Order: sequence, then C-alpha cells, then structure tokens
Amino acid sequence: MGLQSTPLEEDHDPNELEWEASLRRHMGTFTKFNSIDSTQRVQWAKDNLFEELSAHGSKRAQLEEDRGKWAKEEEEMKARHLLELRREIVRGWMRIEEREWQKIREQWKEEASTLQEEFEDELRRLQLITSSVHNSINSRWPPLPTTNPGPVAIVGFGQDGVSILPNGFKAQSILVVKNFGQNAGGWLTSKHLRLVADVTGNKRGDIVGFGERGVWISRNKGNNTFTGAPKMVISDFAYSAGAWRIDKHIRYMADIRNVGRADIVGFGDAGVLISRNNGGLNFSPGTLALNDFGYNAGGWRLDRHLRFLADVTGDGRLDIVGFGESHVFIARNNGNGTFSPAQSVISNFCVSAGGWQVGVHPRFVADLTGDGRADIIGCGGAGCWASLNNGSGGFGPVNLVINDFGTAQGWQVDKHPRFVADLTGDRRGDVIGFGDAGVYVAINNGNGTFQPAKFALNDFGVQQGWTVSKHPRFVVDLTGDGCADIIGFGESSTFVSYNDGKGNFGPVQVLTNDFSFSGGKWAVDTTVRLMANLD
Ligand SMILES: [Ca+2]
Ligand SMILES: [Ca+2]
Ligand SMILES: [Ca+2]
Ligand SMILES: [Ca+2]
Repeated sequence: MGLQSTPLEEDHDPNELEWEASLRRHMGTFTKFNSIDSTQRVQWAKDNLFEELSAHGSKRAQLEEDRGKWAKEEEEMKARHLLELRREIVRGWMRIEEREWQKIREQWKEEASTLQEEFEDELRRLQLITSSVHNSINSRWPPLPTTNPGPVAIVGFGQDGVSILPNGFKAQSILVVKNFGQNAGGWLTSKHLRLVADVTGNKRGDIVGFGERGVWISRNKGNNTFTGAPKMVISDFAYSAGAWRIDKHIRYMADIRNVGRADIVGFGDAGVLISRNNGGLNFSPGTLALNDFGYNAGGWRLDRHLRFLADVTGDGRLDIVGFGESHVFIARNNGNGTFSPAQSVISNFCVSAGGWQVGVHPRFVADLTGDGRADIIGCGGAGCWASLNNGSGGFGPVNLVINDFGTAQGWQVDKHPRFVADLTGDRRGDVIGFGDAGVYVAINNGNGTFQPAKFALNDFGVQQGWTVSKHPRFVVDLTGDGCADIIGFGESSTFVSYNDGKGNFGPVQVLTNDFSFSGGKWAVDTTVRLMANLD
C-alpha cells in the first residue's frame, strides 16, 4: 500500500481521508507499542481498553437515553392511538345510539299517529253514534218535547251540573241542578245518557239521566227550579245495571201509551224494553215490548241501522220504524206498552238496499203530507228521496223529491247537518241544511213534493267557521208560532235567527255568550246541549 506516498487530497473522498488518518493513528500506536516495555504495554492496553470501555459506556448511555426517548414516544403513540380508538368507539356508539334513537323516535311518531288516528276514529264513531241516536229515535232533532206551543229553553248538561236559559230576555244562564255533570256525579257522554222529558204529565220538561247504576230524575218544580237531589227511579237501563251501552243500545223517554207521561224505552240486547211510568216517579220494572229491533234480537247495529219512534198509523201513538239491513220495518203500537211484530214496508233506504249508510246519508221519519202519518225522506246520492205513507199501512214508491242535499252536491255528514223541520207552520216537514256557504232550505209544497232548494242565510255554515265537532245547530221553534227557528252554539256566543213564518230567516243575533264552545267549557264530548219546553 502506498503509505509513504503523498496523498492527493483532491483525489480522495472524505471517507478515504478519514480511513487514512485512522490508519496513521494505528501506525503511530503500533510504533509506540513497540517502543515501550511490557509493563507500559499492559498499562497502555489498560488505558486503551478503558478508553474504549468509556467510549462504549457513553454510547450505551446514549443508547439508553434513546431507548428511553423511544419508549416515551411509543407510550405517547400508544396513548394517542388509544385515545383515537376510544374516540372511534364513542363515535360508533353515538352512531348506533343515534340510529336507535331515530328508530325509537320513528316508532314513537308512528305510535302517536296511530293513537291520534284511533282517537279521531273513536271520536268520529261516538259523534256518529250520538248523532244517529239523536237523529234516529224521533223524527225531530233534538228529540225533545218541543212540540208544545210556547217558549223553548236551552238546557245544558255542563261539567258542573245542569244550567238552563229560559226563553225570554235574560242572557244569563241559571245553574239549576248540581248533578248530571262530569264534575258533578261523574256523568260521561261515552257511558251515560242525559235528556229532558216530561215524566210528571204537567207539560214541563224534567231532567232525566241514564247513569251508572240506574235512571235518575230531577223533577221540574216550575218557575225554572228543579229538585236539587235527583231520585233514582229504576235500577236498570244503566251502564252497570243491565249493561246498557251508548254504542250498542238506544235509550229514550217517550209517552208510549198516550198517558201524558214519558215511559222509559230501551232498544236493548233482547229487543224493545219498556218501563211504565206510573206517575209520582214510580216506574215498573222493564218488560220486553217486542223481541225485535235489538242488538241480539234482529242484529240491529247503530253504525248500520236506524230506529225511530213515530206515528205511522195516525192514531196518535208512537210506532217503531226501523231501517234494517235491507228493509224498512214498522211495528205498530198496540196501545198497552207492546208492539205488533215488525213488517217490511220498503226495500230501500237501507245499507244493503240502496247503499244507504249511517255516516253518509241522513234519513228522517216525518209527516210530509199533513195527514198525521209519518213519511220517510232521506238525503242520498243525487238528492233527497221520499216515500209517502199511503194511510193503509204501506208506503208508496221512492222518488227523488229535491235535487239537493245529497252527496252529489257535496253534502257530508261530518260537515253539514241536515234536518227535516216545519219551517212554514203547515205541519208538513221542510228540509233545511247547513252547507258550506250557509243555510239552504227546500220548502214542502204540502203533498211531499218540494220547491227547489234555495240559499236562505249566509251564516251558520262551514265558511263562517261552524263545525259539527264543536258547534251544534238546532232547528226548533223558539217563538211558539209553529215555524222552526235556528239556534247555533258557536265558538264564543250562542246565536239565533228567527223564521218569518215563510221559511225566511232574519238577521243573526247573539242570544247569550253562555253555552258556546268557550275554549272547551261546552265541548260536545263532555257536555250535552238541548232545547226543551220547561214551562
Ligand atoms: Ca201509531
Ligand atoms: Ca204523512
Ligand atoms: Ca212546512
Ligand atoms: Ca218560530
């Protein structure tokens, strides 16, 4: 090797130079090593070794330090990783939870809307049944003894008891009985029935309630006063006495025997039951007057069939008229509290005969000809159809008598109340309907044919804010002239419009602010409002 040669620095790279320097150092060491004795050599070796060892030591310390650093870094990395992992897990849980919540929320929403639908269905069903009961039991609605000439009062079964507004100049109601209310005796429209009927025979309406355990009466003492403590007159025809149900049975008070006092009449499971009113608030136990027109006897259902009490024979006694599955039946009143077997008189006006439905097509039993015998009229598809009583126990052909008040003209039971009432004082029923724009009437010509329907009043209609679910409207003679007037229980006032005697209606006036919806104080599902002769 050219150790003696002069290196040309520019020819060598730095590594080569370093290597050469190291070689020179070794060479020096070697020369030095050869020039010393053995003791010195040992010492030198020791020194050298020590040097090497201390170099190793510092290297090792460095390594240790590095290792410590790396370990720390590793720890930190692990910690960061762990944190990241934890965050990921939390995020995952949150995602899962969010999905779960979403599911739960959707489930809740679904359940809530199902409940809402069920509630609305039930409400509609109850309203339908209530209106069908009211519509069906008598040819007039409200089914009250308002036929006496003379003033008619408002009777309201409120939450705290019975209030009346006598017909006159007073605008303030009087709380007459602290009973028969939801908060006064626990009366519920879904279970109990409250109405007004003359049970004493003095032509004054008494308060009657079909309650939880029996039938209760508060007697009209005259001068707008009533017995404060109702008397239970029979332990039957009630929710837990006889298992009478609003949605299965019909209960009513009617003077079935023409004795001047109302008996209890019930369309129950086994048929028509009557409890005779013996006077002095004494009632006989209920007896079966006819084994038909009942829930089990004949399969009569409130949501498919209609049952009326009306005189079809002209003898002044109420007979039964039933709109069954495919026939209209009549059962004659025998005069002693029993009825003759039902006879089919028309194969129409029924759910399976003509497609007449309780919730779509109002049907009425009313005298359209003035002979004192009830005829039949119904609001169908194309308009109003009528069948006239022929006076010999039968009914004539079914004819379209008014081209209005039918589904074809947009009339709906849940929006547009329709009634048959005498608007002209000739004792022949006219047709009146509360439509979208207001009140429409069709006047009877006297023989069961009608003049075309005409617009009579731009109020009490859907467009003026009147709804079936909140605002009952009655067509009843308020003045005693034999011509029905209009009374409507509105949102915050009770309004009237008087009939001029020809079927025209005068300006709408506020009668009182009582008995109006008033934010739910007089809601249809908790209260009952009726019109009745009280004096
Ligand atoms: Ca009769
Ligand atoms: Ca008639
Ligand atoms: Ca008339
Ligand atoms: Ca009148």
